[in-house]
Amino acid sequence: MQTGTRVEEIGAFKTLEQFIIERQEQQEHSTGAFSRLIRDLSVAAKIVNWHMRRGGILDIFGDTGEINVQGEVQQVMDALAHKEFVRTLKRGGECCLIGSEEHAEAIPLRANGNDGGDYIVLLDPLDGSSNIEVNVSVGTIFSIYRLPEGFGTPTVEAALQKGAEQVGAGYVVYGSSTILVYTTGNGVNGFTLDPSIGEFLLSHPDIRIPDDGTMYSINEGNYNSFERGLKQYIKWMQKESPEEGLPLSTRYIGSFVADFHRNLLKGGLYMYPSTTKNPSGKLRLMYEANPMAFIVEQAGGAASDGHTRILDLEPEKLHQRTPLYIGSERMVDTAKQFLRGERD
Ligand code: P6P
Repeated sequence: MQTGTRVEEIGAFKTLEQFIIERQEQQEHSTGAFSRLIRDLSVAAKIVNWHMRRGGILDIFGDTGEINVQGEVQQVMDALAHKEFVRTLKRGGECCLIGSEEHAEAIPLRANGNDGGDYIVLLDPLDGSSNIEVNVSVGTIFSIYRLPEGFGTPTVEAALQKGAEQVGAGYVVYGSSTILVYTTGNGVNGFTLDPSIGEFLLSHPDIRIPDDGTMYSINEGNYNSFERGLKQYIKWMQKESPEEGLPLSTRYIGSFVADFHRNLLKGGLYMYPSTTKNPSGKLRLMYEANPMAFIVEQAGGAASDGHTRILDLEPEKLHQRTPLYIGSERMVDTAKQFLRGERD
């Protein structure tokens, strides 16, 4: 949206609701339930955004003094974001089970085998929340599955489906502007929140990630614990070799959603490999790696654990972690070549 856009020009933008209804009409036998679920998620995102933008004033910074299921100190905003998404999804009635980074167990939203929705939502309510106090962008990530046949009362087993089974995935980046990006398997679209009218407006239609990129994101503080192939890949990217377009630039915000969003628009690669502190990687498969892998593949990119396509990984636990290499396809492929020892 250009600066100085007047209200009537804002009217030229398609709202998220208009977009959802348009796409719903293109889907055969669509009951509208999925459309309402996406709308519910966007409402929760607006509420979280409203809290976020006044964090310092409302004194909602800092931690709750609790340790979450991940063994990490829970931030006040983590708990608040979790509560808002659960409340909104419960009220919306389209979701039957929630898996959240902020809650050890899956949360059933239907009392018995009949009422309640047919969708499962797995989410990281607020990723990177330790950055809020220093005004660095943070984000929400969500993944949507259908409830499989035969689960009257949904349990966590119903949620443990491969990423390739997702019917929807998205994220919200609360940055210099608040942008919701999502896919249902027909491309990737981004919507910028216009706070003056409280609507998400289609600002990034049909996002495609560049095949290659000039930026990589990794915490090089863990360099000594990286496997050999990764060390060689990083040294290759740092080579002084203009004819190969090297060196690349490193950009690491410490907030996955923010790094991912920049790489999605500009090209690049985010890596969180196995480290001494996080031998299985730090990012969670079900509500961070899988949804972002669905999005990046729909935009023409790739996502791997270094050897296997993320969306093909067989989940065993709701909060399991995975090494993650995600972004421009050519950069993911190069990383895999170095990890296989095919390049040095
Ligand atoms: P480190 C935030 O806690 C997060 O899950 C991602 O958003 C971020 O990229 C990563 O962890 C940062 O972890 O170990 O580099 O501080």
